Amino acid sequence: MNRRDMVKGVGFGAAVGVLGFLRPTTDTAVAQTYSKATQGLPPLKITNIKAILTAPERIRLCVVKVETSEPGLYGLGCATFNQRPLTVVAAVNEYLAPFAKGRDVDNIEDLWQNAYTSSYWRNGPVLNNALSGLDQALWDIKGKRANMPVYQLLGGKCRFAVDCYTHCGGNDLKGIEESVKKAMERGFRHIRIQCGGYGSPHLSKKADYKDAGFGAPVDSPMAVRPYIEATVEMFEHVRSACGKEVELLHDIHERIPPIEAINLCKRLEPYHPFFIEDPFAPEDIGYFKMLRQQTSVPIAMGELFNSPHEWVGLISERLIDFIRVHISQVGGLSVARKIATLGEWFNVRSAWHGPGDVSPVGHAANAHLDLAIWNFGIQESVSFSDKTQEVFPGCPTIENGYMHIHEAPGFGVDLNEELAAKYPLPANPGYWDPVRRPDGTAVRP
Ligand code: GCO
Ligand code: MG
Repeated sequence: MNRRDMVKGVGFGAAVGVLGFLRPTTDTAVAQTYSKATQGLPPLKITNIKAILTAPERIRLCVVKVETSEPGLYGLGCATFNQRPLTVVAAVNEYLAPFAKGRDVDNIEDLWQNAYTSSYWRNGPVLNNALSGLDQALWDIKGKRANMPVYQLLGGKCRFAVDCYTHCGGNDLKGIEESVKKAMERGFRHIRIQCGGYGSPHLSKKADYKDAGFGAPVDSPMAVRPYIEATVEMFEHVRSACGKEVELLHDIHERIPPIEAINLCKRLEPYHPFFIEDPFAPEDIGYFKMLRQQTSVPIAMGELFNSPHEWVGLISERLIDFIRVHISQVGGLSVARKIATLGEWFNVRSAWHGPGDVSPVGHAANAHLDLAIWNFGIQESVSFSDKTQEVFPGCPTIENGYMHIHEAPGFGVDLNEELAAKYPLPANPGYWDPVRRPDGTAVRP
């Protein structure tokens, strides 16, 4: 009989007592009950950590598996960095694994803090993703040990399910209108609208740099004005064609000069966007004060953040309304829940990054946190293909615009390693191809 069976045996009431939610008795008595229940069993140790890559949708997903000294007890955590997956694998297998092996599974925060500084230099995308894989896996294990979904360890539910937004778009107004109406029929109340790709490159006719033989053929052109005008037109059209109720979101994806982003936000005010995302690149967060002075359009920011220096000021000065970090890019669930707590005091709501380059484990971690925090705003969502659901049994599901987690101990998502191996990473390593202004100037992606 292993620890989890004991916990199940002690029964839910006692388990809750053991974990100190309901304190029918004094701490020592609780500790005694717990130690009597697990008498003679060695403390639970990390025995192995490995990074697993898979790409059922040709997106480079990375999941970390943490194995323990209790047979069959393991945890999964998302470490997906689609543009640099192999570097994360090296950070996990070559550095975090030898560092964490033999350490106590229970002490998530202590292990996080020490792993975080074990590289001396920190707060970067590669090491944060590796850290996130370990961190989330430890939360998954703690949920399995407590025989509870992770949201219960985070304080239980603040809502019955996770309200989501979906992506809609098209290269022309008719196409965009149709895709929005389809999403509304599927029950979505929040819909992100984009005219073509980020920055509407399909509207950029002139690529003078190409004629001048500058750059490489793969580099794609993007002009500022056609994008801005198309975006204003799109909001006007969708608002009149789809009504006042539907919540409309848009991602500027930091593709235009900051002052133009400020002007665009002001021109979109009449269409009451739910939020406008990434008006500026992280390098330009100094512009937020000016933006706030000129418009009250709700602003979302953060998917590119890796460091507290990027989010603490924006949240504590109420310069944004939604914090959109990519949970694995900030170092995991332990960090994201602290960001959520900081946000609560300044009424900045969550809108965690949740596109295709987050694994189903990462989506589940997003959703468990979304369920448990008061200042939940909205969750970006994707639907998982049959292939992805086979590789990741227990994927969250979407119904009527709500994400539902698989109610099971831990995150409720598993990984079939054999099937995962059937989907190796695509040959292209994953970097973003350059985007250029007509004169060839590089555009932040
Ligand atoms: C979003 C994002 C993504 C990113 C992608 C980068 O809001 O969902 O902007 O589309 O561009 O995750 O790899
Ligand atoms: Mg975005």
